[in-house]
Amino acid sequence: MGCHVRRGLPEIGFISASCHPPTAGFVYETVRTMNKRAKIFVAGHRGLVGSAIVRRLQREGYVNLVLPTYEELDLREQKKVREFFSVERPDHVFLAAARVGGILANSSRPAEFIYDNLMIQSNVIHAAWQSQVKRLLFLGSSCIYPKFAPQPMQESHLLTGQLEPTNEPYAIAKISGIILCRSYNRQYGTRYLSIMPTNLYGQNDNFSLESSHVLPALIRKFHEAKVSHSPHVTLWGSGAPKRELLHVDDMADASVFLMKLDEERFSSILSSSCEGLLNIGTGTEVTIGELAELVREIVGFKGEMIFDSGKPDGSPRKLLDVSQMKKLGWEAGIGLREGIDRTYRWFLDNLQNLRM
Ligand code: GFB
Repeated sequence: MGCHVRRGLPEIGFISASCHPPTAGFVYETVRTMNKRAKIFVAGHRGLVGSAIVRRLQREGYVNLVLPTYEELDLREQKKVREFFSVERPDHVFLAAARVGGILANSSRPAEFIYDNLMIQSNVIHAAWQSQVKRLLFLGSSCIYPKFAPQPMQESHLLTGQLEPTNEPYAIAKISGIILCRSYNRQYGTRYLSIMPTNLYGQNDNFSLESSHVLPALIRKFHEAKVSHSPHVTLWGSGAPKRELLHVDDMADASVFLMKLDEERFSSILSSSCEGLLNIGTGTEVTIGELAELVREIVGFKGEMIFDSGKPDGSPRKLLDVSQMKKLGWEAGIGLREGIDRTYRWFLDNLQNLRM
């Protein structure tokens, strides 16, 4: 059976701008588990995570995906978002749309990182409540935890210390999103989870040398150095910081797993001490130096690596405690070598159409 993907918005002229939110204490429909005909809105479906979630849903036979493009629906526009929800009335929302980027983009464009994310998530979360969405997953990032949080970082470490300065505006926006979800759950009885992935990578990543995260930057730098026979590659910082990396297909797997959870287990996450907040990761970490060595080997670059100490290191470590997800029965399945290998092959197959 084909998948009927709806991409556009219907004629705006038919949309009633008035939307009456359910009153406090409104009891949502009892069947909230996602079924194959449920109407599903994947916000950010062209991005790294959103596109992986769409691939995953399509593979599993979900046939009613609503996927407006950025040109059709700018999620920073409150009125447009409200109209979209009042017309489409999705059952389930994966909120994967965000302004994202690596360490340099975060430090050089702080206003965009806080403003865009605050607007997108506030508009979507509020409109989801107004149109009685059954379940929503809000995607954040492990940078919400304090710079010097005990390692591995547990959900309970939220708001217990100073943030890493290079991404504070982004982290503050994402923390606000978590508190928004919790507040709507508490006051209105909504069913919103906040899921915090560690550093993600994979197919459809951003390979820009200025704004990308470390892994796509390493793949591109080593590949270009190999084909141009360059004697060395320059990497940023000291190489000493540690990072945990999760393949985006594992992230999509975790997201769909959570959205499909039976009511009892879904409710147990909302009522637990972490109040709907969950870490998603592998539970293992490598230094940037080790990561670079692995990418160099997979790409087949024989030259030297130079670390530019003029560039920031960022957080020294940010390893997630993933025991809550393990208790629910989910674990990452794609090892780092296999994930990088797949990503490099995808990079080679898509050289002409890369985001960079
Ligand atoms: O992935 P990344 O940009 O972001 O950098 P963060 C991770 C580490 O890799 C830093 C080093 O220590 C970088 O200095 N690195 C080495 C490089 N060479 C490179 C390179 O060529 N490019 C890049 N980009 N890094 C981001 C946050 O932090 O992580 C976001 O800014 C978000 O808010 C995201 O949380 C997941 O891991 O430091």
